[in-house]
Amino acid sequence: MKIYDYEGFPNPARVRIALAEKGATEKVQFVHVDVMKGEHRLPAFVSKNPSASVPALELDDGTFISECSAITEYIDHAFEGISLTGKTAKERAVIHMMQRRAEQGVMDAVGAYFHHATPGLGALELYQNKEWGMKQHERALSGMQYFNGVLATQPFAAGENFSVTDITLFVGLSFADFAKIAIPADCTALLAWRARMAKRTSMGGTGS
Ligand SMILES: N[C@@H](CCC(=O)N[C@@H](CS)C(=O)NCC(=O)O)C(=O)O
Repeated sequence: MKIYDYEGFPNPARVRIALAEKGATEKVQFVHVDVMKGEHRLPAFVSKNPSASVPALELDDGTFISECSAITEYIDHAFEGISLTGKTAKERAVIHMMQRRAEQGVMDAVGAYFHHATPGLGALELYQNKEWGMKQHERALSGMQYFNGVLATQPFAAGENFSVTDITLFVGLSFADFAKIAIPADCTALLAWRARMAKRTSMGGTGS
């Protein structure tokens, strides 16, 4: 199977972390899509992924899957190891719900701020709406406050166990650093969780 991505970009990082958590990084082939040169907007790529974004997964039978959450769902079931999307009906539903909250409230909010209220990807930004971008900045901060409250009462973003929600939230905060949205200092539970997550080898830590 192939993963089309751009190493170092936030959404591709979500899939790379999921693969590392499953011990499956070496089992996929990475295909570099030169986003900065607009390769993801060429007909050859858009015909496979109409949202013209990375990452995307191509299975050996030619099936093309985009959206990090869908790709992670596939990875979670295709490989052995830690469960990222839950096992029981309740776990799966709660993780799905919290994953959407991390995506909408932090990851996508930071992304929209970056693309609309900062120079973003430069010449690749064809439409920008600064006012809307600033609103997303506000939304990202309230998403951080929400997860701070959650993490004050439980060890992981979706409950008692590590899950895809932790990946999305962790990358969302890294994206916030890049976009210069500071995590509020009073988000002590969120900051402590982040320091703990950063130790995971999948997230660049040493594992201890
Ligand atoms: N919701 C999508 C977001 C994908 C996305 O926005 N990827 C960015 C890279 S981090 C991209 O390809 N941007 C291209 C562009 O803005 O033209 C997902 O979960 O995969």
